Amino acid sequence: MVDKLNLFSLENKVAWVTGASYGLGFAYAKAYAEVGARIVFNDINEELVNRGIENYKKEGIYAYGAVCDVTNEEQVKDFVNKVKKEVGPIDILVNNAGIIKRIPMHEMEVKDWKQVIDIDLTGPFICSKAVLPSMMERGHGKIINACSMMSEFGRETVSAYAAAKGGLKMLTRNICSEYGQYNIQCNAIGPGYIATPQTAPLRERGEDGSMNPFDRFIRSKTPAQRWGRTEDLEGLAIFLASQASDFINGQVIYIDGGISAYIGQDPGNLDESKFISEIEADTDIKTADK
Ligand code: NAP
Ligand code: GCO
Repeated sequence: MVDKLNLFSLENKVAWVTGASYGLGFAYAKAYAEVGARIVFNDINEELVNRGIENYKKEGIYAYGAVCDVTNEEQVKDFVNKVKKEVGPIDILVNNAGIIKRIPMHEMEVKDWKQVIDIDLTGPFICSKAVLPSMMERGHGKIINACSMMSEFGRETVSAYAAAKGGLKMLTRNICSEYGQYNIQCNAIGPGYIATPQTAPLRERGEDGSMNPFDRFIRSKTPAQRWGRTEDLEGLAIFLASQASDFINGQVIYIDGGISAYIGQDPGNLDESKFISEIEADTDIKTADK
């Protein structure tokens, strides 16, 4: 009998996760290593890369890491060439690196807008462009983009991020349209609100110890009444990188605990005492990983 679990194996695949020293990128890479992939990552500076290498080592994973800014095409090309020589050609790319700037749009400077668009949208274009020729030549490849609730919804202060993540959804569909004929699949993970350093300010308590109103809001919008954990995303990340998803292309799969299916409840009805220990744990994530 064929072992169907082999469909999810990444044995001998080279997986490049951008911006993966910590946070969601680290969680994706760790999950890939656990199902057999060789891990390659970049980050924006030496300190983060070294910390990343240490983080992987602690998990018993050898990861090839180097400094590379996803917005710099020359650095990206050099990185991909070095990886090809030292580890092998890239089979899986996860365009994870991303930033957010929470600034009301009427106060946002053009330079801040451009930086978000550059990292969150142009970065995935540059990195995908760098790996596509070799994937086409070898007749397979997986590209996974980091979309967001903001690929579908807006909210105050995140105009550039929403524009970038909405654009990334369409880049996902276009890579699927243009390169599906080479057996390359490009899909996206659309995480809901996940407890990582990027979202830590949204959970910070008030000076009097009170719950952050945004934390209360997100819990009232999520049927499970909790933030996502990095582990919640591992299964989908493996699925989209593996043979099991070979006929899934151009899709954004939302993994949001049901936010996008639910109108939400009155935040005033939540029982705050239930959440106290969870909030403390989230605070640990913030200080330990950043
Ligand atoms: P994170 O904790 O901020 O990690 C992102 C990583 O990317 C950091 O290591 C960051 O370095 C790096 N980076 C920033 N600019 C870069 C550049 N130009 N070149 C290379 N690396 C760069 O973010 P996260 O929460 O893990 O999120 C990862 C991805 O998922 C992002 O694209 C994010 O938008 C998306 N996402 C997150 C959530 C969530 O709830 N957390 C939900 C939906 C989507 P620095 O530390 O120097 O910034
Ligand atoms: C915000 C958040 C979000 C999340 C995520 C939601 O300020 O609203 O940071 O944008 O990080 O992308 O899916």
